Amino acid sequence: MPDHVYTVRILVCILLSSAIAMPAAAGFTEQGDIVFDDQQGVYWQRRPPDRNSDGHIDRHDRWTWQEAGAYCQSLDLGGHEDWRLPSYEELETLVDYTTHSPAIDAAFASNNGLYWTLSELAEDQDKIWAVSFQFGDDYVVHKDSRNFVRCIRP
Ligand SMILES: [Ca+2]
Repeated sequence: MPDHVYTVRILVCILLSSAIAMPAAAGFTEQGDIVFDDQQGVYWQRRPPDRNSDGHIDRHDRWTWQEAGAYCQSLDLGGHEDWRLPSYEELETLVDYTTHSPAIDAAFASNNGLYWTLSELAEDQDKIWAVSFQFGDDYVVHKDSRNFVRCIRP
């Protein structure tokens, strides 16, 4: 076999195997009130809860950290009851820096607010990491401040 044919065959093999090994693009699938992240294998609440049931999501629908954690624990959504607050690392996976206001995939219904995580600041356990979905910035906020929540499972 001529050398150049052999080289082309090897190149084709490399291209094919790299195509197979490439990770799938981030995929969020909307399933009613839930969004499935097929890369992380987790489910998210699609929209922040309308706490006062007035049909609008605004500052009246924010929670303290304790309240937000209790809300997720008691949430019964999509036939599942194992909802919880996300860790900082988990919530960060939702940030889409290619867009803003909100900086999140269009599968979600979101505002620009600050969202709670489970993650306490190592030096001060009254402070919690939160993520703003306006531009995807991180903030450290007091547990007693009021912010939005989006629960995750499992
Ligand atoms: Ca409301």
